Amino acid sequence: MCGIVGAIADRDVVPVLIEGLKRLEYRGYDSAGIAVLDGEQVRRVRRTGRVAEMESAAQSEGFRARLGIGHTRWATHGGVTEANAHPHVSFGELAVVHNGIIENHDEQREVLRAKGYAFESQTDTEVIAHLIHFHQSQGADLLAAVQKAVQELVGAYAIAVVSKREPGRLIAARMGCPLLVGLGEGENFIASDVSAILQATRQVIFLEEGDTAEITRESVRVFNAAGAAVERDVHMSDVSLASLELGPYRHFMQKEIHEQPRAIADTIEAVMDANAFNPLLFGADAENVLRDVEGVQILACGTSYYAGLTARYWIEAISGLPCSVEIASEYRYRKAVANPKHLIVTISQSGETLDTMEALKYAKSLGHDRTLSICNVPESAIPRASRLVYYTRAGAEIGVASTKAFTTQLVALFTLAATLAKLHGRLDVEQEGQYLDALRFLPGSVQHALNLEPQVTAWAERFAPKQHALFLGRGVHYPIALEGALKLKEISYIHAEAYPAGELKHGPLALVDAAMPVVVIAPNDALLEKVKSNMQEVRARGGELFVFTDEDSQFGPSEGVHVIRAPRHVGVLSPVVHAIPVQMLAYHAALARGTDVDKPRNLAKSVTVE
Ligand code: HGA
Repeated sequence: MCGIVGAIADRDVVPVLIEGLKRLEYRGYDSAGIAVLDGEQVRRVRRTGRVAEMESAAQSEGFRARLGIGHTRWATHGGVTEANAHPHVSFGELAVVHNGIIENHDEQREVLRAKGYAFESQTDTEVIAHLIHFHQSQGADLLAAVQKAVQELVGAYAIAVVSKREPGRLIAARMGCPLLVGLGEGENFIASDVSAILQATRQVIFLEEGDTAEITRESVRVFNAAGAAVERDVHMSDVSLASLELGPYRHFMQKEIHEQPRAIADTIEAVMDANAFNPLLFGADAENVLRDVEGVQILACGTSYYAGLTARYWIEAISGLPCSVEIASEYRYRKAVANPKHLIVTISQSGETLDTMEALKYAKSLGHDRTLSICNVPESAIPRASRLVYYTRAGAEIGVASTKAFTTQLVALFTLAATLAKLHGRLDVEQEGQYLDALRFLPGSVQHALNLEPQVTAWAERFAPKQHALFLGRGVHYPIALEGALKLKEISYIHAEAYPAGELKHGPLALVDAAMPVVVIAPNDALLEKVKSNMQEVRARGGELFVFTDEDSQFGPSEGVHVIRAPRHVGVLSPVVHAIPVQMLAYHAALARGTDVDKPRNLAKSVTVE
């Protein structure tokens, strides 16, 4: 979603801001802008559409400066217009960029209007600019004005502010949205995501909730929510620049689909090294936290929720512990009954998904203190707020539609299921060895599934003209059907629904006719015969079947039944392998329809607003 970058240096920072905003493009946005201090003036340029359009405008207007802030906006308050794009200014004196939502913006706007402030945009952000200006006009310096203003805001924010009254400093503040300071040599930076400033520095300070920071060329001072100066640790980021490059691929999604064997191998490396399901994989304290848990509650959104649904089958079957899975935005607003002996597992690729973070906070407020985060971004907010963490090592995921984050989440969750089983005396040595072998062979099986791409591409051509599609699966493959339908709708905009195959006759069968392609995930597991009966129900209504199965199922094509077979059934980890063809189907259907695969309309990568 929205992205922030800022720089103060003894060189022109405009290229740094533009490069940073380009690195944030993957998060999804609808407009972009920068504001710089040029002599006595705050100058800004904003454009709807791509950063490149804003860059051309900045170049033709000769933007150069040693201090500036930039923003990619994903609109929450006010339409996608240039007037609503950030930075927002107050009396041309100061400029603000903001990620998040100010909930009391209406009431603040009325107060500020009464004080003579006029509003040019429909955004919640503009109130921040005027509020800071008001406190400056009352005699506060920029830092104090920001500190006073944020006290009056209700909601979530990461902000960066520059003012022509104080051209030597950049002020930042955060509450509920991530923001970090990058430390350079005689120059400093801020960013909402480290990828935005990697070209300039790897040394970063993560601001904490309620922090404000004053950044000059030579110094960084951080203050906590009470206004006291505090020391925050300096971290060395190990995010790789190569993972942010497209390389020989046409889209990041395609690159990320093909990276899955490596991403899975990296994610299970520690398990393989230990050659055991060792609680230490989840943190030093894990044995204490996990040994006597009585159940598991998984909280997540979108694709991560489907990873959680898959994990429920594994956790209950392998460890014998009850497991429930809930959409984070539902959990956080209902009166839930807490059992502190249950383990709360949050799943978020970015580690900053707002609904998941808030669900975690809510769970803690109910007395849950056993918390585990499955996350792909080290040091991000959700793992930092959790007692235990398992980092998936998928590498930066740029495509908005998640692929390698999903399959690496699955292997992390499988590892959790096996570890819980071991701690609860439900995993003997022989079974542990079999599960370890299953994981060891998984990257190879995923590679075999990737080799099916030409066949899947041929199917995708047939999907491209369709308006609707139905996905079916049973048991542990039902969540893969859900994920397949989500992928297809996200990037090809074909309306797709997924059902447990046994539910077909309870409603969705009414939709089936010759125009409805029905994708079935049907590996050779204990439910195959049941799934075959469900397929008969579709054929009997003239529906066209597209079946993903494996060699062992002996299932062949017939009239109206197309079949793609993965090499062999991989047993308990079969859902990971079957995630691959549904990702490729969505990718190639989207290509055939000519959509913007990496940046599907209306969607953003890190969902940092409600
Ligand atoms: N509320 C602000 C910023 C939105 C945002 O952070 N999106 O991710 C606006 O609508 O401009």
